[in-house]
Amino acid sequence: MTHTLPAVQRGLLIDGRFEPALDGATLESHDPATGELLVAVASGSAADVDRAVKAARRAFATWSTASPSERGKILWRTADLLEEHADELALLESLDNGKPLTAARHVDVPAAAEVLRYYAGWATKICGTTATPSRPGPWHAYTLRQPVGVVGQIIPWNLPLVMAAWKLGPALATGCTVVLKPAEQTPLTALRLGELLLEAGLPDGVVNVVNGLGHTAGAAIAAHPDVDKVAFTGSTETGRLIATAALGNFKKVSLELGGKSPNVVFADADLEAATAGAALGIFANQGEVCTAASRLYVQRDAFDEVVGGVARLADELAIGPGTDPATEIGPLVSDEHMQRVTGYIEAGLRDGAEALAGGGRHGERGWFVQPTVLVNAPRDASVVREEIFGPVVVAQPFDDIAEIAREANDTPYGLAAGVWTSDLSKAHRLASAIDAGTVYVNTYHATDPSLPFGGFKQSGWGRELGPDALDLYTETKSVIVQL
Ligand code: TXE
Repeated sequence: MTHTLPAVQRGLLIDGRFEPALDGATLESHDPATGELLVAVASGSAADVDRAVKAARRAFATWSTASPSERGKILWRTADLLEEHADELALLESLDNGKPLTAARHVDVPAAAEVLRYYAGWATKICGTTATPSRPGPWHAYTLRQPVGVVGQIIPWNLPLVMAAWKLGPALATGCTVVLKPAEQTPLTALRLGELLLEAGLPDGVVNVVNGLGHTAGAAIAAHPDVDKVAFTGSTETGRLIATAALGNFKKVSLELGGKSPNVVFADADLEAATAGAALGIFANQGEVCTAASRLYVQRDAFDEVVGGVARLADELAIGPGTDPATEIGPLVSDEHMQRVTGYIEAGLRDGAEALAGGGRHGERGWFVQPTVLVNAPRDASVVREEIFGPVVVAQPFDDIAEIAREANDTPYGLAAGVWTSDLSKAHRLASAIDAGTVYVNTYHATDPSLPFGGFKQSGWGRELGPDALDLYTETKSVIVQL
């Protein structure tokens, strides 16, 4: 069954209007299942970013002083509109990114709507505190929480709509205005979301969507002297460039970066559930997830059963175009990314690893990679050390809890971890010992808008979601009044 691309705006959204880039440049979105061109959309330059920042600055004066209840209502209405247009948004996402349509429809779109609703509720609950001064005297002091200002938000291609919602929800609830730059591989759902925000009543200029390349539009946002804060999700390497560029005017910076997350299965776990959880942990969204459970550690006695089971599940996954309802694992986002992932697999095999499942590209058309399970990889192999961001898991046996805590933390990253055991005490001991922003116990990939999300070490700065994200978008002001 062929699917036609739903109608979508192709311009840059600046100050409430969709317009071509000043220099007329465009970038192309391709269908990852075929490599064919889907559509070309405007590609912004530094001059377009500047126009967008000026629009956001003008809009800040009114949006930051709008009633919080009005801000909440607009976020809530946008969530309703996402649900009303769920089929269309899911199709756009699936065609643009490659992910299975069923996942886009039943995971991505509802998750984006839920996050906007969560922050719609927060809009009316942002408050400071009243201090009890420690010095004697007739004075009264309190704090205000005020929006940080114009925010640049740079997002990746793996969960384009969800990442836009994670970023926009807290920014809009707190009264910030935004220049959003989607990833160049996946420009489409952010354009549709921009239209829906306007339909929900968002004033012009509050959210500007500037598609464009990272080293031009993205870099211009990170360096812009009138952007007060930059929020980024993407690679650790690009995060470093953004943090450096942000120093120019000391922008506030929040970063959600890479991961190489350990998933630890003890022999006393429900091994069937752990096996399914280990497969989901790495193969969900083709492994293109920052929290992907890419290092699987299984206690020696259970190793063959669990890892053999994960390999069987990998072999059984239906690989195909995202738009086929039978598809469980779609293509990777781009040719370049497929090459990167298969390059890692080849390097792993050269380093001595053995593939129990998969081991390379799937087919010759489209950017598919086989779900791959590697064993016997040397500890210093790149497949063990580096983020692959594809459907590739490296499994290793372990013997005891002290050893596994050390091993789990032997990485520059600290985004997520999984622990599978029926022993509560072991679960809590390990949850405390592993350096990771999120630890899943007897589950994996469970997120909720109410729970802070982010990383230890080189996985980033700050926490998104939950009340913590409000801190990223507000300044605290102390007001001291002599009575
Ligand atoms: O990421 P980039 P890429 C990891 C994953 C993947 C690797 C490379 O390992 O294989 O990164 O992917 C914008 N200034 N993750 O190259 O470059 C870019 O346009 C400002 C993990 O696609 O980080 C896009 O909007 N912005 C990850 C965004 O940054 C710049 C998600 C992400 O692209 C820029 C994606 C610059 N100089 C990739 N250069 C996660 N943690 O979820 C690029 N960008």
